[in-house]
Amino acid sequence: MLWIYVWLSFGSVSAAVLAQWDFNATTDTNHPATSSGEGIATVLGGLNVQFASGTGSSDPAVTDDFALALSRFPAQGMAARSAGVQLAVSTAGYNSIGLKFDIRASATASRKGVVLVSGDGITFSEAVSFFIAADGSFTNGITIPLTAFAGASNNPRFTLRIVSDFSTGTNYIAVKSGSNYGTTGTWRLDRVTVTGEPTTPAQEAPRITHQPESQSVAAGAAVQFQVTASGTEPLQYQWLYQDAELDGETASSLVLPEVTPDRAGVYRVKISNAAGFVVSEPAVLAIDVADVPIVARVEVTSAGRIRVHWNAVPGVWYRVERSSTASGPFTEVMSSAEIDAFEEDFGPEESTAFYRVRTP
Ligand SMILES: [Ca+2]
Repeated sequence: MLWIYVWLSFGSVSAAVLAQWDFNATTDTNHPATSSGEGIATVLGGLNVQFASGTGSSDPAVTDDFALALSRFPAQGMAARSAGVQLAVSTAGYNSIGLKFDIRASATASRKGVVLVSGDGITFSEAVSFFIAADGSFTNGITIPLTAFAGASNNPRFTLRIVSDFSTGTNYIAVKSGSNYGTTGTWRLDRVTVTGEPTTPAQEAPRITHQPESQSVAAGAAVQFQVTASGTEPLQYQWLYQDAELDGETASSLVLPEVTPDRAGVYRVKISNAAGFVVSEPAVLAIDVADVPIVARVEVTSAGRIRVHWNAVPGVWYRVERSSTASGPFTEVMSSAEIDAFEEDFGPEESTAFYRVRTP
């Protein structure tokens, strides 16, 4: 039987084993090796170390189940909190650190122990005391949460000690009532485990730090919209045109080479991550067709027809007008979109003709 001053429930399905010692396959009496995870165990206080039977502990091993048996504790009245085992376990990336162990004591061993914790491996403070109330059998799964100790979490130098302590004044008291404390008393430890829960980084939803800007360009120009955002990576971008997603436009910039008038309108970008999403302010693209000078030429085709052609911008409506004099009046002879040429017969009665090409 064993009980401790502070008994808090500790148990989380997400707790991970950071380091565990089952003492079954290690023969190192100074620094028993871990059976899983990473950690350095050090026997303190010049104790005698043996690997004795772990039968009765929570270790599931059915053969070769050993436990760390410690004896030659300090003499009565000497060196409290100096003898036991020290465990240095990096808790980097973990919080909600906990300690769990099985213990068995002989009749003349100290009934009181204490768990000391340190954030630097040098200065230790008491986390919890425990009392072993009966001798000769294991008490399993002693669970001690260390969440109250700030230095336990996310600390590569976290260190703890399980050591014997005076029960009253400067006296050790034996486990078994009526027995005298003696240095031949033993503590046996098994399945000593340090656990933790992975630290979950705070998730920050996307936030736009620079909005895409409205632009007015001439038809045929290249346009680039750019957005800058912060938030937990990875950030996903999706550009929208008139609130419809643009296929494949998933970068932080949107490039439109040689814009045509039909690309004018409202552009936005939606930015998403695991924590949420944000949609940008609208960026309006205005395309000024008048900014594209019309360069028209007139020629006579091999068939004797008049051909007028020009540098048409796709999507723009053009009108072709004709007059017999340079000053007009002009008559419309063609009005059409997406055409860059006009052709007609040149009648013999017309000795001169003037053509002009215009946008509406
Ligand atoms: Ca064992």
